[in-house]
Amino acid sequence: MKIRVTGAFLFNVLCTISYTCCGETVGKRPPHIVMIIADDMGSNDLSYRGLDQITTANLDAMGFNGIIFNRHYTEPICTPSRAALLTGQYPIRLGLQGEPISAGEDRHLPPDVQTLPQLLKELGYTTHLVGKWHLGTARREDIPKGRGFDTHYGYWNGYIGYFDYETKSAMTITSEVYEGFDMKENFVDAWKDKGIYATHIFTEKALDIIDAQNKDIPMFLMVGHLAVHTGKNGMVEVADEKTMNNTYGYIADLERRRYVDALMNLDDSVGRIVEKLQQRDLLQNSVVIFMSDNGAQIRGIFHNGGSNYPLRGEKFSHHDGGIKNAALLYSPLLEKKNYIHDHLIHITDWLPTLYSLAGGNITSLKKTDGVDQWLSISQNKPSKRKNILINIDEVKLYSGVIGYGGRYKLLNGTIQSGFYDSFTGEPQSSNKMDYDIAAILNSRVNKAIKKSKVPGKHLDEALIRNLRKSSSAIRNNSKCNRGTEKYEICHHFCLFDLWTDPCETENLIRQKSKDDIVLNLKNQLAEFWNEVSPQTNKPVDINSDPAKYNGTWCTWLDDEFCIKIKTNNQNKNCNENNRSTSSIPVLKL
Ligand SMILES: *[C@@H]1O[C@H](CO)[C@@H](O)[C@H](O)[C@H]1NC(C)=O
Ligand SMILES: *[C@@H]1O[C@H](CO)[C@@H](O)[C@H](O)[C@H]1NC(C)=O
Ligand SMILES: *[C@@H]1O[C@H](CO)[C@@H](O)[C@H](O)[C@H]1NC(C)=O
Ligand SMILES: *[C@@H]1O[C@H](CO)[C@@H](O)[C@H](O)[C@H]1NC(C)=O
Ligand SMILES: *[C@@H]1O[C@H](CO)[C@@H](O)[C@H](O)[C@H]1NC(C)=O
Ligand SMILES: CC(=O)N[C@H]1CO[C@H](CO)[C@@H](O)[C@@H]1O
Repeated sequence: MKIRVTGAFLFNVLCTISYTCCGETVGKRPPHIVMIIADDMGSNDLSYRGLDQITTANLDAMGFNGIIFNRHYTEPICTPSRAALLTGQYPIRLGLQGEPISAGEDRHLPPDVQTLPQLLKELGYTTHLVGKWHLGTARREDIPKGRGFDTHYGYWNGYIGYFDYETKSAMTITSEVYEGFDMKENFVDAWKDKGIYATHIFTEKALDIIDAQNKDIPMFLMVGHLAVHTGKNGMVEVADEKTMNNTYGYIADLERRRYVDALMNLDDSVGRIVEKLQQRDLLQNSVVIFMSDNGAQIRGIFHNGGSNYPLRGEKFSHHDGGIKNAALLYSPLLEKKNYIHDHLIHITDWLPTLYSLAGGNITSLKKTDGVDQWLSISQNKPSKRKNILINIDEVKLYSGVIGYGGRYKLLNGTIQSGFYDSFTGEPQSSNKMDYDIAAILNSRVNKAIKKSKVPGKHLDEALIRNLRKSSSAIRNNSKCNRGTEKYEICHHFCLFDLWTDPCETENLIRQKSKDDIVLNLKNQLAEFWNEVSPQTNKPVDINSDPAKYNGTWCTWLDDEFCIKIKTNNQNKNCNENNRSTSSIPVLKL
C-alpha cells in the first residue's frame, strides 16, 4: 500500500512538472509501455513477412495498424540481447557478451548499471516483469525485484519446461546435470501453477496486472514469453497435441508443427493483452512493442523448427538471420502509422527512446549506446544511428560491426567453424495457404484498436496486401534465392553490402574498390575492441544445487529465504545424466 501511495505521489509531482516545463509533452501523461518478447523466434515466422503456412493475425494486425520494423537489430543470443534491452548498453560494456548465463552460474548485470525499469520507476511508473529474466540469480539483488521491477512472475534462468517449469544445468566441475523448479511469484515458488501451459499462465498474469493497474499511474509491463524456445526434452511443447494435429496436421514436419502451434498461442497472447488494454481504457495512451530476442535456432542444441528465411544464419550467428529480427510497434501516439520502418534501429535504442517518451531527460542518463529513435519511429524519419556494434566475443574470437547507415557489414571471424552461418531455415511455403485477411480484420488486436476510437486509418484488404507485399519483398531478391548452397564462411574478415545483397551471399572483402570502406569499418571495430570489458563467465556453482533447496533453483549466495529442504534428487539426476548425457539440453557452445 505504501508503495502505491509513493508511486501516485511521484506521478503527481512529475505531472505538475510536465505541465509547466516540457514543451511538447505539456498536458500529456506518460504512456503505458508494454513490451512483449518472443524467445528464439525466426524473422520468417510471422505471416506479414510472406509466410504462407499460417496467419499470425494478431501480430500482423499490430504491425499493420502501427509499424513493422525492417531493420531492427538485436544481439545474436539471449543474455546479451536482454542485457542490451534493459540497460541501453552494448553487452561488451557489461561483461555479458558471451554465452548465456547458466542456471547456477554467479553472473549478473553489473550492480551500478541503470536498468530501464529502474529509470521508469524514478519517473513514477509501476514496473512488472512476467516470464523470462536470464540476467543473474545468485543473490536477491540480482533478480528482477533487485533490478527495478516491482513485481515478477516467471522464471529466472534461460528456459523451462512448458508444463513442469523445470530447468537443467551442467555442473562445470563434476559435469553432473542438476535440475530444479524455476517458476517464481517474486521469491515464492509457484508450485500451485505447475501443469499450466507456460504461455497461458504468463498471459493470465499479464492480464491480471493490467486489470489491477491504477489508471492514473503509468505502467511498464514486460512479458518475456518462453515461446517459441524449446522446453522439456529439447522440444517446443504444445498446449494440446490433439488440437495441434487437428489444426496444423497439414504441416508434415512435426517439429515445425509444434513450433507453429506454440507460436499461434503466442499470437493469441498478444491479442489478449492488447484487448485488455483497450477494455481498461489504457490503449489510447500506450506504446506496445513486440520483438524476438534473437533469430531462430535452426540446427544444433535448442533447434526449434523456426525459420529466418531468406536471411543467412541463425541464433549465435552475426549474419542477419541471427540479429535482424522481427519487431513491431503499435501506439496511438505515433504521428505516422501503417508503414514499414526501414531505418537502422538497435535493441539498445529502446532505453533512451522509452525513457524520453516517459518524460525523462536523456542527457541525464549515465551512459548509453542507444539513440532516442522516437522521431524516426513516429514520423518515419531517417535514424540518427549511423552504425551498430554487432557484438565482440573476445573468448570465442568473433566480432562484427555495421556501418554506413546500415549498408555495410564487416565481420571478423566466426564460431564453430561457421556451423550457425549458413542455414536460413525453410521458406515454409510448401503448404500454401491463402493469407487469411478476414482473420486479421477479426483479430483481437484489430478489433481492440478499432474500438479504442483513435483517429487514423482502419485496416482494409488493400492496405493489408500492400503492406505485406512491401515487407516480404526480400523474398523476391534474386540473390536471396540460392537455396542451401554453401556460402563462404567468414573465418577472418568479410564485407557485405546489405542493401544490394541482404542475404550476405557475396564476400566483398577482396574488392579493391571497397578498401576504404573496409579500413573505416576495421577502425570502428578496433575501437570497440579497445573498450571490451572482459567476460565475467564462471563455472556453474556446485552450491546452487537445487537438491538442497527442495528441488528449486534459489538465490543460493543469499539463501536465508530459500527453502532448505534436501531432496534425494541428487542421485536421481546423476543416474539420468549417465543414461542420456548427449540428449540433455544444456548449453555448450
Ligand atoms: C500427432 O501427430 C503425430 C504425427 O503425425 C503423431 O505421432 C502423434 O501421436 C499425434 N498426437 C496425437 C495426440 O494425436
Ligand atoms: C536535461 O539535462 C541537462 C543536463 O542535466 C540540462 O542541461 C537540460 O536543461 C535538461 N533538459 C530539460 C528539458 O530539462
Ligand atoms: C514476387 O514475385 C512474384 C512473381 O513475379 C510476384 O507475383 C509477387 O507479387 C512478388 N512479391 C513481392 C513481395 O514483391
Ligand atoms: C579481429 O579479431 C581478432 C581476434 O580474432 C582480434 O585480435 C583483432 O583485434 C580483431 N580486429 C578487428 C579490426 O576487429
Ligand atoms: C517442496 O516441494 C514440493 C513439491 O515437490 C511442494 O509441494 C512443497 O510445497 C515445497 N515445500 C515448501 C516448503 O516450499
Ligand atoms: C556409463 C557412464 O557414462 N558412466 C558414468 C556415470 O557417471 C560416473 C560419475 O559421473 C562416471 O564415472 C561414469 O563413467
